[in-house]
Amino acid sequence: MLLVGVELKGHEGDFEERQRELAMLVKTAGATVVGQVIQRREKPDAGSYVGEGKVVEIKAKAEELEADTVVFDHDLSPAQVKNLEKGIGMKVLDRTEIILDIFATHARSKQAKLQVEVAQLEYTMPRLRGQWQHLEKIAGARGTSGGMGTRGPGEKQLEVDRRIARDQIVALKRELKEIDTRKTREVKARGENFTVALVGYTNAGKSTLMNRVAHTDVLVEDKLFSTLDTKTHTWKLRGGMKVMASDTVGFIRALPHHLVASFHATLEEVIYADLLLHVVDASARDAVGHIEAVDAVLKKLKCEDKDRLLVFNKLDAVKDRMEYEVLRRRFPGAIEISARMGNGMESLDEEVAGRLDRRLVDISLEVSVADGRLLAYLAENARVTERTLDGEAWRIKARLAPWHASKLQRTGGAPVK
Ligand SMILES: Nc1nc2c(ncn2[C@@H]2O[C@H](COP(=O)(O)OP(=O)(O)OP(=O)(O)O)[C@@H](O)[C@H]2O)c(=O)[nH]1
Ligand SMILES: [Mg+2]
Repeated sequence: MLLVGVELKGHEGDFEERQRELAMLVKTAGATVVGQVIQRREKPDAGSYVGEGKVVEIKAKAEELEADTVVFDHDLSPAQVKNLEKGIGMKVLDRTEIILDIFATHARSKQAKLQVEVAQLEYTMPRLRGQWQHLEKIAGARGTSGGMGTRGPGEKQLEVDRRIARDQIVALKRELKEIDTRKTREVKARGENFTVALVGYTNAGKSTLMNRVAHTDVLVEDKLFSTLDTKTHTWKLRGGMKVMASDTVGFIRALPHHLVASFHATLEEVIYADLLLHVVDASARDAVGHIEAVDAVLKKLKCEDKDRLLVFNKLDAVKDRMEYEVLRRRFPGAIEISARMGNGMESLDEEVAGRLDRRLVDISLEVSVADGRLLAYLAENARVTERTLDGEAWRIKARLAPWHASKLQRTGGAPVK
C-alpha cells in the first residue's frame, strides 16, 4: 500500500507522528507499506483532497512502487474516493476504513463482531447514497427527467443495495440490543465493589497492566487494537481492598465516531466505573497527543468529570529523559510504572486505594453491645474510626462504602450522616 499524507496548515506539529501511526495501522491490518507521498496544503481540495496535479504524481509513484492500494490519512468524502480511484486507477482507502478493517479482524466475541459490522455498514451507507445521487444526476442529464421515468437501471440497483444495508443494520442492532441489555444489567449489578476501568490510547499497555494486577492472561501484542472486548477481573490492592478492574478498547486520535457509537455498550464499563486509570505509553513520542485524544473520547462518552488517575507506563522504555521530564512536569500527578517489569505497582495500589477511600461515606451510630450481628457486619465491611462505650451501647464512627451505608439505612441499622 502507498500512504498519502497531507500536512494541512495549522496541523504541522503532529504530522510525522500521524504518518508513523498510519503505517502502524496498515501493518496491523496485515498489509505492507511500500512508500509514502506527502503534500502541504492550505486546505483540502473539494474534488480530490490533494488536487489534480498531485493525483498524477500519486499515480506515477504507485505504479513505480507496484502498489495495489492507496491509503489516505484523512477521511475522504464518497465523491473524493470516486475521483481519486478514477484518477489513480486503483483502490483508494481512508484511515477510517483501515481502522474498521482491523476491528473486524480482531473482534472475537459475538458482541464485538456485531458492533463492528454495524459501524462498517453505517460507514458504507452514505457512500452508496453518494453514488446513487451521482447516477440520478446522470439520469436527469440524459433527458429522462420528470415523473416516474427518471429511474435509471444503475440507480435502481443502488437503491436496492441501500435498502439491504439499512435492513441489515436494523437487524444487527436488534440482535445487539439483546446482548447489550444483558451486559448493562451485569455491569450495574456488579454493585458491591468499586470498579476501576483501564482506559488509554491503543498499545499503551492496558492489557499488560491488567495481567499484572489481576493475574490474568489477556492477549498482549505490539499491535493496535488487540483488545476489543472488555473483561472484568478482581484486583486485590495491597492493603486489602478488593476492586473490579476492566480492561477496555484502546482509543486513537480521530476515532471513527461510528465505532464510538456502536461500542457504546462495551464502553459502559468506563461509563459506570468509580475510577478511570488513564494508561499512557510514556515512551511514545507523542504522548501528549495521545493523552489529548483519549480525553476527547472520554468527553464524547460524557466521562470527562469522572475521577481519573493518570498512569505513565513503559518507564523502562523511555529513551529521551529530557523529553520525558517535560511530560512529567506537565502532568505532575501521574503515577509512574512499568507494567511489563512490574515497577511502581505499590504506589499505584496506594494511589488507587486513596482515590477510592474518598468515596467512602462517614457514618456515626449507636449499637447495642448485644447486637452481635451488626457489630460483626461493621467489623467486616467498615473502617471504624472511633468507638466509645456509653452504658449498654457503643457509639461508633466509621467509614464505609456507599452501598453498605445505604444498606444500613434501609435496614434501620444506622442513621447515615
Ligand atoms: N517496554 C515496555 N513495553 C510494554 C510495557 N507495557 C506494555 N508493553 C508492550 O506494549 C505493547 C502493547 O501492550 P498491550 O498491553 O497489548 O497494550 P493495550 O493498551 O492493551 O493495547 P490495545 O488492546 O491494542 O489497545 C505490547 O508489546 C507490550 O508488551 C512496559 O511497561 N514496558
Ligand atoms: Mg489490550
